[in-house]
Amino acid sequence: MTEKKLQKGSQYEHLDIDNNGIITDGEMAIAQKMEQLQHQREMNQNLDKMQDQQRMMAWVAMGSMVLFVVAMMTPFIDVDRVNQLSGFLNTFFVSQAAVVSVFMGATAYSKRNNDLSVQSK
Ligand SMILES: [Ca+2]
Repeated sequence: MTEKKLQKGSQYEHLDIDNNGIITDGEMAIAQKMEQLQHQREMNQNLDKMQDQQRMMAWVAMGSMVLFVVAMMTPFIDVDRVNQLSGFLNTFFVSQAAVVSVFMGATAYSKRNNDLSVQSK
């Protein structure tokens, strides 16, 4: 069986880590492992960004509830308007509270799952 060669300027030349002109099975395995780790790192970064985003949304939801309550207690907003908007305000508070509680529930759930998966190893 003839020895295989890479074409000139091949995109796989960098796989020859020790630069001896031979790409061994080991070097290919290392390259594959590096690729997997890189992919894993990117997935973790995306997950991290998503969690930051969700945390921010929960804070905004909680902050807006507090802000609305405080705003309604000030003399700038008259009681008539609050009465007129009571339907909207009910829905608003329930949905904002739902965002916060789902965030907390999901955080606790995923934390519990992570703890269990660590224990089982
Ligand atoms: Ca080599």
